[in-house]
Amino acid sequence: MMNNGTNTLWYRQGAVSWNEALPLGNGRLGAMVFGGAESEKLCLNEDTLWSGYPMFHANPGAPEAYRRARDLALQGQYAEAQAELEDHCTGLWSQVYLALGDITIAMHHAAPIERHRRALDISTGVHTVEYECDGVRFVRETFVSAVDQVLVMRLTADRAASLSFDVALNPALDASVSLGGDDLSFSGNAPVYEWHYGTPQDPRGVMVYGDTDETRGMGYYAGLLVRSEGGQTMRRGGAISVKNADACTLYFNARTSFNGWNKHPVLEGRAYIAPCQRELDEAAAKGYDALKKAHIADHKALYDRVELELGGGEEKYLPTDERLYRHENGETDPALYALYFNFGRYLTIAASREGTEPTTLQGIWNDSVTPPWNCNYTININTEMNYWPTLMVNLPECHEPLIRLVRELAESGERTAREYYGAPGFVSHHNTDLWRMTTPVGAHRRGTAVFASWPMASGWFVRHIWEHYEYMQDRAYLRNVAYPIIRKAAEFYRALLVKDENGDLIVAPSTSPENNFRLNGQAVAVAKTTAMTQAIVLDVFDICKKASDVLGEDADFAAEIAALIPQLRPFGVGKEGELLEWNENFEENELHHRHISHLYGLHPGRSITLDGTPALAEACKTSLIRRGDESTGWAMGWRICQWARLRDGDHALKLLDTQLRTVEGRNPQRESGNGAMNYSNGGGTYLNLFDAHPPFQIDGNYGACAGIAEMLLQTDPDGTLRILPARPSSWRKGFVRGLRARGGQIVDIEWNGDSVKVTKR
Ligand code: FUC
Repeated sequence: MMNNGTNTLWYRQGAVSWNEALPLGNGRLGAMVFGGAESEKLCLNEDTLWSGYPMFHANPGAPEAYRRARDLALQGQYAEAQAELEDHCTGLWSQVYLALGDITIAMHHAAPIERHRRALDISTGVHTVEYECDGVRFVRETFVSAVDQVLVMRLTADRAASLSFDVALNPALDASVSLGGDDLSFSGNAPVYEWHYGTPQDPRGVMVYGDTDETRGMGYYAGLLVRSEGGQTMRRGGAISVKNADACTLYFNARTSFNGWNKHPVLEGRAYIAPCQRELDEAAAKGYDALKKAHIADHKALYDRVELELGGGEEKYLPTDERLYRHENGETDPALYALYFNFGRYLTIAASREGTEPTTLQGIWNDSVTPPWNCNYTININTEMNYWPTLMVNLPECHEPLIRLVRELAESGERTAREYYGAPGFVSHHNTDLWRMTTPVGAHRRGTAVFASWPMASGWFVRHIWEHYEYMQDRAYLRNVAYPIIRKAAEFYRALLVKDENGDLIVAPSTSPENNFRLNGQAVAVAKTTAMTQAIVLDVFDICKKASDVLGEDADFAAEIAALIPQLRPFGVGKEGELLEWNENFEENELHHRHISHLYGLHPGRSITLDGTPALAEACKTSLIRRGDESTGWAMGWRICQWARLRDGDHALKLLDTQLRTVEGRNPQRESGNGAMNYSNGGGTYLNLFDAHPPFQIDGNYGACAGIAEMLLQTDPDGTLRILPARPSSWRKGFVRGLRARGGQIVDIEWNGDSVKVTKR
């Protein structure tokens, strides 16, 4: 495909680090391609390669401790309530999403390299490396096929017998490696990460390789076939050496024994070695051209649904790193926004396909066995953000992994509701993993309540489950999948409600992820209630009523739930006109905290709107201004969506510009770029367009992609379409095609100054 400035990431040099490599994936298999000329490296992942096995972190006595904490919070003894929760109602940490290994290729080139270029065409999902050496033009194409479930790389040269290289396949974990004449493989069992209560707060734990079937982790197998045309192929050390070939195709695949969130991966694991080999053999028999054709057709069927045109000139054909540097130096490149938006859609297609696991903090790409935050599902914002654009950019198939996650949490979270709260329904806290952990983390450590003591993820997920219906209008889904989950979440929160001093219903105790307030010179997390808790409970109850109305079923229960809504404690406004974050006007421990949890009602919730509740919308605006624009990657993504809901396109764009700053400080025109980034602010973008928290966290990519969609199209709670609600003043002319609105319509919008043309399909 031709580079049109919005569909290609390209560079004149290979990646020098993982954050410059380019991502490929089919939802299950992931690869980061470095694209060097003399050497190639592909970091590999399989989305079910996690540590551990099903486990439950019990805390006997937790329901009683929770009630003690509730009573303390109701009496205003917040620090004491927090200690009670941390001591008795926190469990161990999640398991870890693991690196699989890598493929390395050393080319045998004697002469200098010329005209080197590497590119990822996101409209086809094909990565290409091209260069010349000694008058020969070399091309290396790579893609990961969802149709055939393999990664394929083809190396060619335009002079016969010119291809000579060594290729190796290296595991990231302890594995046994095997080398044939023209194939390489490794296999092993994943470790388990172990923690103990009361040990220093190290969420990475200790990596333990079990020595019995009971204690061993996930079985995995990875295989690489080397099929060269012409020349010779032989073993050399741990590698396969190809000499004087005309062309060569590599086929890679990996499979694990994963057999479901509640099945032991060894004792109850599924066959993986033979199926993996079979897929490899079938792919090799099908051959490169047929695989590529099927892959591109499959990719385009999803990718081509949406198109965004914002104009731009010749600058859009520059290499992506140069475009990023020019942009942060203040030069215009509107097509860069379209590229970044399209990249968010690409990352959805590459990382979340029907039947695969939902996207982790890093999507499916992780080269570490001790990754940041265990590369898990952090569900107090991050996983949700990953799925904000999915329906808006009309990729409902890619939403399926999230729906399945929530279905499974609704099963596993029953036990946590019962054993931690003595409550019916289900609950999940701020982390989960492949094994659908729903217990809070924290391991009895002080200070962990600010993230751990938060039984609200199940409620937040209700919004996603419901939005799938809103966008798709599929009543069978609403009846069979969504409603039972919504009802169970509502049952849980109903059981937790208590009356505050005014007789209003609240969920006490509550936290506002992940900010503390100042109390007697200390940072405290636990309050009576918080704006976010109240907004989520309101959302769940409101959705429960709406869903029951649509179905015409379960009316008695829904009426009971609806009757609670007017009794819920309303949002408050603080001294400076901000939306009150906690039940009292506490001083924030960190005024510029990255989380804006209290603004949930404005976005992603729908209870605060400019037209419906203008005073509260104004309070949200004040809160946003007080919190500030500078933040981590995902936090800027969230702010873009918030400003779009406030219909301030210029402010949304300002945040997008901030998010597009590079973070590794190599902009030749700036002294240090953003230099060494600090944890709580100063996020941005790596040269491969990955979002930088920092470190890399994919949520910011998705958050900004959703933000751009929100700038162009929103649906009011009454169903009215709002066209270009937050169009920045500099986006004077353009079009967007194929966005999906709540209600299910597909909308095309074309604009030129004040003239706007809308087509609904
Ligand atoms: C939450 C956030 C952090 C980070 C982590 C994975 O704890 O507060 O910023 O995104 O999740």
